[in-house]
Amino acid sequence: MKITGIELRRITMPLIAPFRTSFGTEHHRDTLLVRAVTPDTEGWGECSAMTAPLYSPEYTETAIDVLRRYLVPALVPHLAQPGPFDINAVHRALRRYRGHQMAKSALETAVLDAGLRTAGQSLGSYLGAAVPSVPCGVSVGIMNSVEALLDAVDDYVGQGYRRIKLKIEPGWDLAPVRAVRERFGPDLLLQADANAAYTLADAPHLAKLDAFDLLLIEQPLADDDLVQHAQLAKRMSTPVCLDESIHSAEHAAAAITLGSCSIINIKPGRVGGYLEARRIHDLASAHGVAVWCGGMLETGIGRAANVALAALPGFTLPGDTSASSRYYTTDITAPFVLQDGHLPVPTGPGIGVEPIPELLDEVTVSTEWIPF
Ligand code: OSB
Ligand code: MG
Repeated sequence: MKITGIELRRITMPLIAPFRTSFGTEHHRDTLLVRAVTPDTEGWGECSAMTAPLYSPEYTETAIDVLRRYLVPALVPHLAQPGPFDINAVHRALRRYRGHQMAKSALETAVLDAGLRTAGQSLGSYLGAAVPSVPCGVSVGIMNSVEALLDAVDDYVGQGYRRIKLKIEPGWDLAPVRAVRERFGPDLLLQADANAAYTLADAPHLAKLDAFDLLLIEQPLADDDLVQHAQLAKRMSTPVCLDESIHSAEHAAAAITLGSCSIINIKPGRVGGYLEARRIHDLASAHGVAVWCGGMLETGIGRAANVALAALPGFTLPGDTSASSRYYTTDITAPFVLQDGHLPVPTGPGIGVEPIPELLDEVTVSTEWIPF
């Protein structure tokens, strides 16, 4: 496959409501889209890096810089001339550079989308999707009061979401979790996400969450605390799930061996793309470790690809793959609409969705064309 160039397109989209986590409050989603252009088609990838390095070391400007300076040029020898398309060669060319998983993921996905469109195959079928639609959960931010939280959860449950995830931090943990469990009863699938806000010294406090029958607690400790997570897991009955700690299949293997987690949140951006995400899924399945698909407040571009991944057989828990309306008044693709608590896996070639040009232009802040 011949690529004529790569476009980096920065967009900014207002969120329906501010999203507060233990690391900060987002009012807008500042996102980088990558477009891979061939003589016949184009492919899209969404970079999950955020504006500031609060969730992970990457941020939008580092993604733009490393793509322009290193990652896009690394693909020129493979894709400047027509020839058979080999996504694994693309993956290896990017792997040479350390870190920058989110930037790599966006570029690899754009090229993979273009390649699959050329071949007429959907991403779901390429990855091995086993179901036509996936059950969806929703991630609920930290609120100003427990009453406001209960109203928000009530609304999401009414919309049909199959699982609720509450963001927690010191000072906003036992009380909101207890209130939601009491109000919605034992059948609600409920979990909590601390985004690395605690230390092992908080183990006795975190163990009090065991009373609320949570599906899991996500990333209670720092991202490099694999050993401490293993110790914490022995001191609470709630299953420990890792998000920020897992950057590759090698990290996942280490975490499983150490007993740092019994569940993994797979975000393709965080691990460097959908090929690596599938490796982690395969590894986890072989070890009886459940996985689910995380989210980074994606637009329809990133959501389409995540929903395809979430349809793999090892994704046994509902993901943070919420409907477009959870995030944005107007998405840049045809909106993803919840149907009976599920989102459909796109069946068209590639990721199966495209940005709507007028809507994309409205939210575009800047574009840069890198010719091959
Ligand atoms: O920790 O899973 C997280 C959003 C941004 C950064 C980190 C996280 C999240 C979410 C939202 O929880 C998931 C989503 O609905 O996209
Ligand atoms: Mg998380």
